[in-house]
Amino acid sequence: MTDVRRLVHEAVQSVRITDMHTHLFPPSFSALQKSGADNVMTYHYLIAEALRVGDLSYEQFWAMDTAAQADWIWTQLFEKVTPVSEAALGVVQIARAFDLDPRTDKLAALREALDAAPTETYVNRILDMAGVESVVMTNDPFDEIERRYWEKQLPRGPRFHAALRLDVLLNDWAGVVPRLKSQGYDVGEEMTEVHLAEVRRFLKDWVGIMEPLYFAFSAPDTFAFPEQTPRGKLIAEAILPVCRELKLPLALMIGVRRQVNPALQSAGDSTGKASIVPIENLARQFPDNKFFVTFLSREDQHELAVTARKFGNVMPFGCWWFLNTETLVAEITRMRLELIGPTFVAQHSDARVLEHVIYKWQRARHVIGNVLADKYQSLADTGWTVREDDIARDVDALFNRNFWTFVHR
Ligand code: FIX
Ligand code: ZN
Repeated sequence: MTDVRRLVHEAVQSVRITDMHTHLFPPSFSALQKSGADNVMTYHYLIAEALRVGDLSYEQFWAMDTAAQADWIWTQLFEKVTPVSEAALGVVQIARAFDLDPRTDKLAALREALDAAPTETYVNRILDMAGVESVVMTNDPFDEIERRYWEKQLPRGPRFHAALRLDVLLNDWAGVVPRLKSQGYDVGEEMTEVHLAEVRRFLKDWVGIMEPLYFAFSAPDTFAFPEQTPRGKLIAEAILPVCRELKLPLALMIGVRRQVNPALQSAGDSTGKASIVPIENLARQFPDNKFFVTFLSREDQHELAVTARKFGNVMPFGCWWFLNTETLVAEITRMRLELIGPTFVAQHSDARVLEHVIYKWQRARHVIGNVLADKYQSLADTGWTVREDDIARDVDALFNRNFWTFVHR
C-alpha cells in the first residue's frame, strides 16, 4: 500500500462520526429504544430476505413472537444460505466485533453478548466501538408514546440529538386537524392564514421541546413542489418560514413507495424514481432555506449531485436504505466526489437497533475509504503533494463537519 492510501485509511478508520439520520433512542426512552440480538435479527431488512429463503407464509411469520422470529431468521439466513447480503453480513460483523464466531457460537452467544435493556454505559460502549460521537434520532411529535417521553423532559445525554419528523403532518392533514385541535391549536381543513399560523406555533412549540437540529420528511417518488395541496401549502407557508426564522435545515428523503407489499408490514416499503425538479424549485424559490437532500433510487443520484453544484443551499447526504450496499455506496460516493468534491455528508447509518451502528459504519468506512484512497492516489500521481492534514480535514468534513457547518450556517 502506498503512503497516501495508508494515510487515507488511517484517517477514515479514526474519524469520529456524526450519524445524521438514525431511528435510535437513548435508554431513557425505554419503550422505543431497541438493542440486543433479537432486535438485530428481526431488522426489517433481514425479514424480507429470510422470507425469500424460508417456507413460511407472511401470516405464520408475523404470528410468532420476536424471539421465535429471530430464531427462524437465523436458520434461513445463516444455516440454509451463506450470509453474503449486506444486512446478513452486518450480523456477522456485529458478532465479530464482540469476538464471537457466529458459525459455531450461533444466536445464543449473540443473545448473551448483546444487551436488550441497555444502560448508558452499554450505549456509550457501542457508540465508541463504532467510532460514532453522536447520533441524530427521528422524532415524531404525533407518536403518542414518544410524546409522553418528551413531556417528561427526560435526559437524553449529549450523544442523542433530535430531528423533528414531519411525515404525519405532511401526509395526512385531514387526520392531523382533529389531533391538533384537541391540543389547543386553532386549525381547520380550509388552511386559512390563521390555521397556518397555528401550525407554525405548533412547530415552534415542538422545537422548544425537542431542540431538533433539523426538520425531516420522507417523501414519495411522486413528490412535487410547488403544488396546490395541503402538503405544498404546509411546506411553503408553515414549515419553510419556521425553518428560516430558526435557521433549521429541512431534510428531504425522497423516493419511498410505502407498503408496496402490505403483507410484509415493516419490510413492505420499496423505492421509485423521483424528480429533481421540486428540489430545484425549492432551492431557487427559497434561497434563505437550507435543504439536506437524499434520494432512494440509484437513478436520481446524478441529478442530485448536479443540483448541488447549482445551489449552495442543497446538501446531499447519505446513501439511503437500498442504496447502502458496497456497490452503490462506492459508485455514489465516487460520483459525488467527482462532481462536488468533499462537500456532502458521506453517509448516515439509518440504524434502527443500537448495535447496527457497528456494522453500518465499519462497512461505510471500508467502502468510502477505498474510494477516497483512489482519489487521493490519483491526485498524488499528478504530482500534487497530498498532506496528512489535508486528508484528515476532508475525511472529518465528509463524516462529521459538513453536517454541523450546514446546520449552523
Ligand atoms: O423513512 C425513513 O427514515 C426510512 O429510513 C425508514 O422508514 C426505513 O424503514 C428504514 O429503516 C431504512 O433504512
Ligand atoms: Zn430512516
